[in-house]
Amino acid sequence: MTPAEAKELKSFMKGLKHRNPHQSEFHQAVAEVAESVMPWYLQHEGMRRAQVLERITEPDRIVSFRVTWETDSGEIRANRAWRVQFSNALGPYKGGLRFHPTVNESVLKFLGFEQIFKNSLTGLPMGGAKGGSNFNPKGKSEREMMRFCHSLMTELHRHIGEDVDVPAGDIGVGSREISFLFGQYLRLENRWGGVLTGKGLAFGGSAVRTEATGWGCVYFCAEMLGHRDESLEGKRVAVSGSGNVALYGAQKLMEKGAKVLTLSDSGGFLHFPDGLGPEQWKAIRELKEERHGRLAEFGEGGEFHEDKRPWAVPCDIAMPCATQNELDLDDARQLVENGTKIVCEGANMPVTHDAAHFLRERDVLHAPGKASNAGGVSVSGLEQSQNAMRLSWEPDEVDRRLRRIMAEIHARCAADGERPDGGIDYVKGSNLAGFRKVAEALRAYGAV
Ligand code: NDP
Ligand code: 2IT
Repeated sequence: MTPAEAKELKSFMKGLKHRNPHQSEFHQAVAEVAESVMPWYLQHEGMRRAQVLERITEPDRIVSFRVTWETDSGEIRANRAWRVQFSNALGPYKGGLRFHPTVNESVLKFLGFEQIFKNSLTGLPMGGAKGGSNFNPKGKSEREMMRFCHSLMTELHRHIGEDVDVPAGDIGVGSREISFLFGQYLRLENRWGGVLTGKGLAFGGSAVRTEATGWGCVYFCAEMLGHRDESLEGKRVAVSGSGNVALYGAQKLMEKGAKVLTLSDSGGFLHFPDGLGPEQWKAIRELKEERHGRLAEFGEGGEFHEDKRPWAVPCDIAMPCATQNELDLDDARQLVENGTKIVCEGANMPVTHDAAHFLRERDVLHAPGKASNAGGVSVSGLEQSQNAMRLSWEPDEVDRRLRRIMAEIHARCAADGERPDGGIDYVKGSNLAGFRKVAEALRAYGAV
């Protein structure tokens, strides 16, 4: 970056922080994009004069509301919920809902902001949004989950629609929660519409949506390796998380002949020195997806390391699939020391800003989530298409389209992130390719 570009970046970030105080996750997500696009932005005087960067970092609107619900023992509880409708420049707002005690406006703004460029990269007509609540699903009964979801939709329904805003799942929101939300939407609106994605297969859901984020991430990783004439066969992979993304990522890695060394949850990580086996995978899926249990309870092999993250385990590839900022500078140093060559993000922004800089300096290939985890929202986009056409595609058809979309995203990153030595800067490539389309749309729309 030239001194003039660095100066512009500093002054832009100063203004952003001033306008959005105490929102560190949002600042981090914006800084990453702004660093990548600043040289291009400054070369395009029209973009700068139209203040495209300032406009893109200001959400279209944020809806904030109270969700009141009743516990099984008859107590009344209230949580806070939001929908951040960030940008509909490229299509109806689209993005997940997260239920986790760490959810706040900063977290949802970072996620909604990233979603704009992720959705742009997919090539499908989708804008960017995110929503959720600081509600903690841990320890809640199924009836409590139902009452909470019904109550949340009682407010949310007036802000969404299949051509307006189409939420889906994220942390703490899986197919059970989407079903509760969708049921309440139908009751309130008295009309069927594909207003949520990740629905059950019996009521408008798409084949492969459950698997799409994890599988897509592995397809992306295979593309990265393919570019270097390598494959996943025999590669040692450290995976974090044991939720939707981690589970189906691990499944596809095993299918491709890679060795899955670890899985984790908020209590610690499980280490499988000889690689996770298919029977162990099934048992963990059942433990986490059906029983909502803890990895510490897993009794079918693997060594459990309480309160530890998996990044000290020597691996060729690290695939963080749990949550934001779960891989910091110390972890990155450890990975580099152990010879890791690729960090491929299944989660959104799992790598801290300084860790990302360190990985780039040390020539570790780093795929940011907005490229590598875009498989989930891509199949959500395909679910919207199927709903609009009133038909459903076979699993093979959806999987074929998913593979093609991930290969196209890789090609877009390669085109915009090419380095002089022939390698690919995936962070720069994904940010620039994603941003340019949205910026051009905003320019074309005039003063909106
Ligand atoms: P799930 O709720 O299914 O699983 C989340 C996993 O991450 C669990 O293992 C959970 O552990 C762990 N985790 C969550 N928060 C923390 C934390 N603060 N510290 C340590 N571990 C944590 O969520 P998903 O798999 O759907 O989402 C995982 C990541 O992938 C998120 O960043 C999400 O935004 C991203 N993503 C998800 C997509 C999707 O389609 N679902 C699409 C694209 C990205 P525990 O069980 O102990 O809570
Ligand atoms: O972060 C993400 O891309 C998601 N949680 C999925 C969003 C979606 O609309 O499928």
